[in-house]
Amino acid sequence: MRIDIFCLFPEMLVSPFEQSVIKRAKDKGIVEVSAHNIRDYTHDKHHTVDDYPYGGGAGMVLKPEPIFEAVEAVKQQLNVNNVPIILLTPAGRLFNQQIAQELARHSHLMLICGHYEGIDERVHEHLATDEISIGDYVLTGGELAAIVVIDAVARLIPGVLGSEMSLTSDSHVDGLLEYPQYTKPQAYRGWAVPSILLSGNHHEIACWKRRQAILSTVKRRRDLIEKANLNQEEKKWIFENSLNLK
Ligand code: 6GU
Repeated sequence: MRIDIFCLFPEMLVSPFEQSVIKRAKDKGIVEVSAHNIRDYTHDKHHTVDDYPYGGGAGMVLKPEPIFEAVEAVKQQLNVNNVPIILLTPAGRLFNQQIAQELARHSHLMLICGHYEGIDERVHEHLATDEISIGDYVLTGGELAAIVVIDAVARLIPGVLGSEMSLTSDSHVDGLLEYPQYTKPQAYRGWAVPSILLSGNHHEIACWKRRQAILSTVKRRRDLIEKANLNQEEKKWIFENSLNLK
């Protein structure tokens, strides 16, 4: 997958992709990340990227021309036409695991990061094909959001993680949180690992993990249960135990 990022502070995007899993994916040639400075696509002496809002109001607004020209230049250079162009904005659809999976299916993505108070509406209307927010809070700019989105998407691309198995048990994959995990020592400060995990009974262990994932979700994030992938038996189990699960 190739990812082009258009932003005002490309240096913010260097270090996160030079470590750990994403760095290895880049080294293997599975992921390619390229950051472009919107300011390089201005034509005036002062390299102006923003201006006062029409109609008045607080703060500055990013001008449309450098953003359109940056995206168009890179599209032309790469000779591509139908790349998703995602605007990172607190007004976008709320990012989640399902959206990450959807984005991971593409071979090329373009991300536009806003900054300051806002972006000229014509970028929303006539350039972006999608708008994503990473949560209901306001960041100073979209660069951090881009890092979050790229990290969540890249780890889903085949070959990026060592074992694809670990993806199937991730939190949020079937709408549930992950079950509790343990490693050595078997007893730590008197706290023992659940004995079922040492039993060697794979079927019983799988059932325990599933029940624990449901239990954890009911206790911590009841809001997720509605949309989770549960069978009738599991729904009945939650209903029957709902008083004990609080
Ligand atoms: Cl994508 N950008 C900004 N500036 N703030 C945000 C956001 C994005 N998502 C949540 N807050």
